Amino acid sequence: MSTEVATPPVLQEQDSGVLTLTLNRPGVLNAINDGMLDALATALRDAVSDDGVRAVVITGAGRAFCSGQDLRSAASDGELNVRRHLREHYVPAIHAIRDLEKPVIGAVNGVAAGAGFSLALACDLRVASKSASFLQAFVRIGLIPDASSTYFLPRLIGPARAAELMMLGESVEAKRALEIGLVNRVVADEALLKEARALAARLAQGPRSIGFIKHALNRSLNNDLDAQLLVEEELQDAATGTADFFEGVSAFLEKRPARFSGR
Ligand code: T3D
Repeated sequence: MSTEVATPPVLQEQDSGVLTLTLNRPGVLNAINDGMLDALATALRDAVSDDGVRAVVITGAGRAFCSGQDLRSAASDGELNVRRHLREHYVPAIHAIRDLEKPVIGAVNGVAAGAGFSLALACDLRVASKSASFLQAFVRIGLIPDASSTYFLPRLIGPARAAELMMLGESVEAKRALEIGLVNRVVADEALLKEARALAARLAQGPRSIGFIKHALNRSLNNDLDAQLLVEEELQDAATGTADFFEGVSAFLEKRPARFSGR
């Protein structure tokens, strides 16, 4: 009988309200398989009801963030039903990132290619290391961008730049990614995880309304002004009912720093 223990495709670590999820197939630059997507979605769904988690960092093990769909496993899967595959594995993972009412930071530690780029795009904020790069690799193998790239990328950097990256399939270095608004910050390679976690820890100490802000931004992507004004009404109504709003106003009046509980 084999005693071999399977390596988890996603590592989990929790500290000071921050859950770090590490994509963990470094031998193939963290290429995505179904086990990785399902583990990612499960960890994020578990975080919904875990009061100990108030922010999430997603990063990659080794020298890459994520090289996209594992092309070896895709190639060996003779009867791949790509529609079903996207719907059953990619869509739940993307939704798990977007639906979690807690901030998710992509700590992009190396190349983010194909659906790996998409995963980074689905995060709320992106911190990249100096040596990180972003590659819409899909066109290089005759595919279209998927896993939410065609949704988030034009909204983030504009349709013309998105078309260029998607159609030419050229690599974007971290410095350029910062210039075009693809990432929020670029930091030294060795400081990446520390900086991303520090940012996450700061958010983790913030009020419950950070989750509502995420929800409002999700909805603003498709709404017209009037619809979004209604969303603001609804969420502000919810925010004024939180203990953190009470604490925020009390702290202001008492001239002391607020101590938010996330409730
Ligand atoms: O099935 C569906 O649902 C369809 C969905 C598709 C979504 C997609 O993501 S399609 C796009 C898939 N990704 C790619 O096309 C990127 C493929 N990788 C690369 O182009 C390059 O590896 C990189 C530019 C990312 C990095 O290049 P480099 O030179 O730094 O590293 P490398 O030598 O190419 O890769 C190192 C190893 O990782 C190598 O294995 P080896 O030779 O040492 O045994 C390489 O084969 C492996 N690897 C890298 N990416 C993948 C991969 N193995 C499987 N799948 C990969 N995506």
